[in-house]
Amino acid sequence: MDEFDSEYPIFLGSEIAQGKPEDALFHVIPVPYEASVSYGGGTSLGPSAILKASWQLEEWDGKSKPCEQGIYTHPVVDCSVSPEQVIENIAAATKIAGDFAKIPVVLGGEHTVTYGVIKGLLESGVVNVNDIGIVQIDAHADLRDAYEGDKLSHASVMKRIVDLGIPLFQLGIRAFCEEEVETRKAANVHFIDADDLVPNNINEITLPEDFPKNVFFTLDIDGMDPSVFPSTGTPVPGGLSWYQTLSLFESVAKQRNIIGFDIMEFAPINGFHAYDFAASFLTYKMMGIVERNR
Ligand SMILES: [Mn+2]
Repeated sequence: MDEFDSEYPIFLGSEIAQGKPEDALFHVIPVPYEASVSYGGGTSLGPSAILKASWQLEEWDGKSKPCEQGIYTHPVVDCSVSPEQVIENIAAATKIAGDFAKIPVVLGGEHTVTYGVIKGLLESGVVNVNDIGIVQIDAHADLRDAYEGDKLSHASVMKRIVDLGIPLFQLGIRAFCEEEVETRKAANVHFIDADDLVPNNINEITLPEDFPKNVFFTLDIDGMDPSVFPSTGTPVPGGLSWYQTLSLFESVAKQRNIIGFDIMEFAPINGFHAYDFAASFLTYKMMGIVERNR
């Protein structure tokens, strides 16, 4: 068991021992990457805060004990190198989970990280571009071809992914530009935006019949309402509630094979540990949903 005073203690290390990568269903991968952040900073501190707060979790998530499936916490991914090399490092870490047919649970870090994760899953051979789809909860579409000239910006991550030919379903978007609307049309992106999803209290979605059977779920914490998570760099009002988020995730898990998920853009606020715990609890609740719907 890791020492709690480590910056990156193992997930739920207060209750369980470090899993073996080949046995543990969940591979928690901390990625404190923060390079292209455009407004408030601090997301590089997210993974450490989530891991530390996980020591306050109960094994029982309310319905089962997801930790009994085993949790392996990967060593922190080195983000002190060039953006291109960071993507490679993330891909290498995620590939280990894919190679063992385990579930990567990636803790960001800015949303760019998701591109490396998808790259790693594709390199592992657990999926190919024809049988993976992405479901995204986010306030922003992240479909700009580049942001301030940067193709590896957090605001361009979903464009990088649809450019690979991967189908995308977006939920909760409420801050985007005309270029992104055009990209949605051109790439046949599915969506239910926040102004429909939230006032109409939509808690379940039905994926299109031709949507791939394997789904990677990416959760940008700013997709949720700032009343739940003000702890993010680019908060936007009108987001999803706690229960709506979990319910939408579960509706996807019931219909498709979840091959991994991530929680991105969490930026802890010094002194407000409630948000650290919430992000950690959310991570563990999502593990439970994956476990119970396999
Ligand atoms: Mn995003």
